[in-house]
Amino acid sequence: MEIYKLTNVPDTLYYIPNFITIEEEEYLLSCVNNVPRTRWVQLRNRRLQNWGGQPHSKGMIQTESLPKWLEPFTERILKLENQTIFPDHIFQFNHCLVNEYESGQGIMPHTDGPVYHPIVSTISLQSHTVIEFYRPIDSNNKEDVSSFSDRCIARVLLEPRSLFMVKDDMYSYYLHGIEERQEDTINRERISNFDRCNDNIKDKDEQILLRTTRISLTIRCVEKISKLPVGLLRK
Ligand SMILES: O=C(O)CCC(=O)C(=O)O
Repeated sequence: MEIYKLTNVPDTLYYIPNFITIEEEEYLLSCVNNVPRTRWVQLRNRRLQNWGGQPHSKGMIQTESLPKWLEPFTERILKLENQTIFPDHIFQFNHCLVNEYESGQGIMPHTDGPVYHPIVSTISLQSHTVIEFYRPIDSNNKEDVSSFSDRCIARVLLEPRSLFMVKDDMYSYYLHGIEERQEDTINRERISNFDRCNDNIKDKDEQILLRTTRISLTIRCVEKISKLPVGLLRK
């Protein structure tokens, strides 16, 4: 895993390009898109599917196991990282958020909070995006009125089929978000993982990438779970 660790940002981000193949990407897209319409929740700036249960501040009521189609990928992530990141055998993924962003959509800066085990793994499908990390506002300093763009400390290009992992301070202390943009300027100064990307990125000093529809699978573990009595489980 050390070879995938970004060394020019606070701890810890891992970026793995081509984590899945084009065929696997097509398979995952077909699984995500072939669910009943009621599975999607429409928000103002994206839509989402929630798998595993609904996390809340005290944990999660587990309503279902993760879908079978996700298993080969969660196993691959676990195998990758039983080396260093995960406290191995006790660790099981039990939650997956599928986000779909149209071009021009994004997600407000936030932290994922204590409800999850503090490691997030995200597989990107179809379109790239750029995820940004921000230092939080200094609450002891009333003069700190800086904007998010002033506080941006890292920008990571998430290519389609990549795996991105976030832990430590980048999980707990810094906020992350995706700006609502239709295009991204890509160059070595702006993009923290520029040298870790595919050749079509690295080979050009600068380019503008147009966003299309992106689907992300954010795979996590909610540590405190309760199970619904069998009679109340969704059929
Ligand atoms: O779509 C992504 O890559 C980020 C999703 C995210 O930040 C979240 O679900 O909390």
